[in-house]
Amino acid sequence: MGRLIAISNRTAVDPKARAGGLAVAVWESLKATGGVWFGWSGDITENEHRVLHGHYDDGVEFLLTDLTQEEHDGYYLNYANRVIWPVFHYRIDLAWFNRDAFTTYAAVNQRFARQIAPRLQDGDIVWVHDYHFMLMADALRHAGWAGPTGFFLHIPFPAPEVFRALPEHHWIARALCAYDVIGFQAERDRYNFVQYLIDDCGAEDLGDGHVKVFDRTTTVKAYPIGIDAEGFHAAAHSELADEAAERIGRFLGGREFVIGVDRMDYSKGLPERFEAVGRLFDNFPDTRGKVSVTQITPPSRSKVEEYQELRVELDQLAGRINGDYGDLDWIPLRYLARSYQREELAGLFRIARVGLVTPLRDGMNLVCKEFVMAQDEEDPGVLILSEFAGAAEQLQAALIVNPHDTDNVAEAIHAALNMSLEERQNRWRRLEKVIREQDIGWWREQFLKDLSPGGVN
Ligand code: ADQ
Repeated sequence: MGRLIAISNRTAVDPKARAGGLAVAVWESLKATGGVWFGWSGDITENEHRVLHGHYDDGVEFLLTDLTQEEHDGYYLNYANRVIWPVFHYRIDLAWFNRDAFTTYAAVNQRFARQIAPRLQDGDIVWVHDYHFMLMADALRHAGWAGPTGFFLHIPFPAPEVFRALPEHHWIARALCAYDVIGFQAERDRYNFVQYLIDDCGAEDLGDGHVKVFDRTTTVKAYPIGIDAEGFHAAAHSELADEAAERIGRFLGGREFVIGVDRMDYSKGLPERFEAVGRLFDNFPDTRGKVSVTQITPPSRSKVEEYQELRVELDQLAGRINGDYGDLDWIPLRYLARSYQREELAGLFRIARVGLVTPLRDGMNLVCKEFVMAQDEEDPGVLILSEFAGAAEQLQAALIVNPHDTDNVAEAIHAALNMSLEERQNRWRRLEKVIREQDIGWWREQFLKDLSPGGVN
């Protein structure tokens, strides 16, 4: 059985970072195979040699490297976060196209590969995560590694027209095809990528997930990422969950509770969601004074200008809605710019009547799956889900909305608040079944089965 070698920008070297589903899934495979996790240490240094720092934990080796200021700015801040992230989320208008940033991005992929390749052994299986390392397989091949190498993209892959806006699209597509398995979150992402390969690179879709292109055959499939379904269900019944539910219960005073939980990011559709809440109170007077919406949104990448602007916009929108509708004893829209522990979120989800998950684009979106798993099966809340989240392909039993259509979202909230118990239970059972069956363990197994027919634990 081969060792699993994971490569990602950030690792779970900090035990606190191992609480999330993905980190747990990768961590468990690494432990089972005595594997290695390569990534950025999170530190910036000007040390020329940028050696790998090793840490051992429970049989897993972490090999971390610092970035120089120039690498950090070009590879991470500019190319990954200001070019790939916006373009892949269909926000070409927000992209800061910059040839130097791509040069640094490619150089960091190559530098990591040169440091990693000599440490790989025959029988190892390399699993690279996310958009920071799209060139890694190609770079590893140049550095002498010939073994199985797979890639999973956590964010959407855009339509060919949008992908072509990236000046380096051909280079990136060719480098991606050096992977043996390319995994996407959803069928629509797979379709976009394969269509681009057919149109621009003369690829042939051989069916069954195999694509012939650049003189080799690559596996290209959708592997929808799941959550630790049972673990999240248990978290919703923990002591911390009970405390959080009780605290918010005191504030609600018997009103219906609608919740949204997202990182602060323009892809999550937060201004549109706030507008929809305003439309709810505009269009449905019966909800005034009866419904409390809470949006929990920890700031992310707060140094990037677009994120600072988003923060200001959300503050203004929440202020306006509360100014228009709030009363002495009622705050219609509460907006908390901070993070909470997993158990606390699970407790809040458990008592919410409606979960609002309305990104404009999302690779998968795990919050909607967590919301479902936290529900009480006797009296479940209703999930409202954007058609543009990867999860919508699996979770058709949710109320599916177009997040741009704020009247439509307001109607869905109103329908959810008035839905019969029977319909709520019916929808919830269908959602829960998929989320339990296609959980994080299933996702890992599907991917590793294709990457390593011989098997990895
Ligand atoms: P993200 O864009 O970060 O992930 P998501 O899938 O929703 O989005 O996961 C966010 C995680 O952070 C969830 O587990 C959630 O509970 C947690 N979280 C959010 N707000 C929080 C808060 N205020 N306090 C504490 N925790 C909070 C990227 C892609 C997604 C893809 C995932 C996994 O953008 O599309 O689903 O990777 O592949």
